[in-house]
Amino acid sequence: MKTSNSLKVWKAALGAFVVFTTSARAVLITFDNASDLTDNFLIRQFDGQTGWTYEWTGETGVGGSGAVVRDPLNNSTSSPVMFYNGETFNPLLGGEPLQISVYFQVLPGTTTAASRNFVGFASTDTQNLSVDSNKLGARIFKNGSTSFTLQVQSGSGGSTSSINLGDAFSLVENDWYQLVFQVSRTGTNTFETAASLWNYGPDGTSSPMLIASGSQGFTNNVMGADTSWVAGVMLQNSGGGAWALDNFAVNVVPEPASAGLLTAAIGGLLGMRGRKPFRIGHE
Ligand SMILES: [Ca+2]
Repeated sequence: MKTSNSLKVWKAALGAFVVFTTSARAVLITFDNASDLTDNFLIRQFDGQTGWTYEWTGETGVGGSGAVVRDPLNNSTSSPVMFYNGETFNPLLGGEPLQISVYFQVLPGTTTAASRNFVGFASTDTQNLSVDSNKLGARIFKNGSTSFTLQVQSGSGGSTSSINLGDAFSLVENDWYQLVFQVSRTGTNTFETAASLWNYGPDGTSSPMLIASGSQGFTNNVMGADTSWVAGVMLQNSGGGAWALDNFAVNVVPEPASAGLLTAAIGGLLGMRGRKPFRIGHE
């Protein structure tokens, strides 16, 4: 009988561990309703910045579902950032990658005007995706009159590194693109990043076509020291045209607090057997 109970305990502990290691939650904001913007995002203007902001519209979106647009009549290059306010994030050493993505629509005129569009993470202390960049993320960067590159970015202490991934490309007006960024922690202050850009056609529902992709390692002491990153997205346009965005998504890696709770739970189960609890290692 004792053996049977022990087996049950171990099965329960194993079950809890499997759930913990595979049940990363997912954030997906579809902007199908106006409240998707107002309920889930803080729109943060930079110091000294005035002018445009982000607005919800039912006039566009992936499959015509509704989206967020910037003011197409304001040519300011100073772009506010949309920060997701539902929770913060932190990739654990040895854990699965943390992934963030968003869809962008290229509107008429934008292919000769857009400068950069970014998705990624910023330290909670700075919450700044544009200046003194304490961030990790990916962007579409205009590097010519009609030429763009996919970049990953990391900054620390006021310096920013922008690394091109793959060859330059052009954007197709009215098409939807998905920008994807992944980051894994490889040490206290070191990270492996990857990014990809996919074309989904004018309705946003076509089979995805890979435009560019690549990976890059970074050292970032500010992001390394911060265990509660904020997720953000930014549209920027140096004049004319407009960008829309849709389907903001983050795949969540469990945070240390969750791991601690699970350790306690398994410890309790093992305690029933009179054994010393063990720890699930993480740093
Ligand atoms: Ca939508």
